[in-house]
Amino acid sequence: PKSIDALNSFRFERILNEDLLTHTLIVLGTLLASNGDQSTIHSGERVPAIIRVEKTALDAAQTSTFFGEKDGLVKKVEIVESTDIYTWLFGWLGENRECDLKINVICPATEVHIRKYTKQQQIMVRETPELYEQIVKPYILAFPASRTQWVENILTGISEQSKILFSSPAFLLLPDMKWDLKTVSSLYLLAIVQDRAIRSLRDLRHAHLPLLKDIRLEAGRIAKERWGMGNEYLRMYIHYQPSYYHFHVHIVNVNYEGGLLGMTVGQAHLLDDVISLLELDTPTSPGIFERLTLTYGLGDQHGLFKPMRSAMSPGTVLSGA
Ligand code: M7G
Repeated sequence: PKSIDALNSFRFERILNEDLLTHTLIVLGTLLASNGDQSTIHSGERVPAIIRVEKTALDAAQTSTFFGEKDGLVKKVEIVESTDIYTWLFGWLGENRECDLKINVICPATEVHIRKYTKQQQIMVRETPELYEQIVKPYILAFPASRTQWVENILTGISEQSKILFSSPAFLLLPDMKWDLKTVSSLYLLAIVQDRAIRSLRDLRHAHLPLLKDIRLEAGRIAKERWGMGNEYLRMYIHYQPSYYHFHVHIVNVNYEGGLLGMTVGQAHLLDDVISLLELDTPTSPGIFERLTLTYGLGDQHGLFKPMRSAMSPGTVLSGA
């Protein structure tokens, strides 16, 4: 089939696969054979056809024309949510069509945001408990409270209240800003704890086991009630390093995966594994996350990149020593 007329003879049978991350749909059906197709096939005969359709990549040269008073490509937007400096919306490239874009705006963006979203070269670093104390902990504590204002707004009832799925004195469950709130195959929720003292994975102790197990339980219960997705359909994980040092757990449809979502080895730690590790501790023993060396990739724009790289003298970095 070399023309739109030939493709228009397509009779749909079924969807073979879809990939939300690459915006691809693969369908099976039949096409009408035409003269010039294989000699064994008669013109006008229906033959099986697999068609893969992928939305083409956004053209970087065009981004400057997305928005503009006169000729902006985006013709209409509808707001999903707005909180602190973050706003997310749906966008349309014309009238009377399906939504084309999901738009996230950070305004005013800080230097840390600009660096986070800049393409980066990574190196692997080994964060020993000593390097954590010397470099990482002071780095975390130096963040201004404004960095997690959006979290405070949620926890104190200022924003996203209509979206909250579960609330207890210990934590809240709500949709992640990455989720469009309707596509179950890309389900993405967030559990945010009230305890401001837990800044990251490093601060987790045996005493937090009831909290972590509760998050696991309630996330599974809520997702099952609302979307028929019990625990076995959910991948729950914790980032180290996270972008925001207020403890939270990512809860994602197990079939929705990809590096872009922050599931890289080294960065994402399964909640189940974290619980299992903490269960090896006793209430009085030193915490396992105080003693572990954590290895992860760090981008060259990350605030920890330079201090971590220079702190690791040759021989201590992934040398196997
Ligand atoms: P992270 O592991 O600290 O960093 O996760 P990452 O962004 O590098 O993954 C923070 C999570 O919070 C991410 O999944 C964000 O999409 C999500 N998130 C960030 N903000 C600012 C908001 C927000 O304002 N509302 C909601 N619902 N989720 C957010």
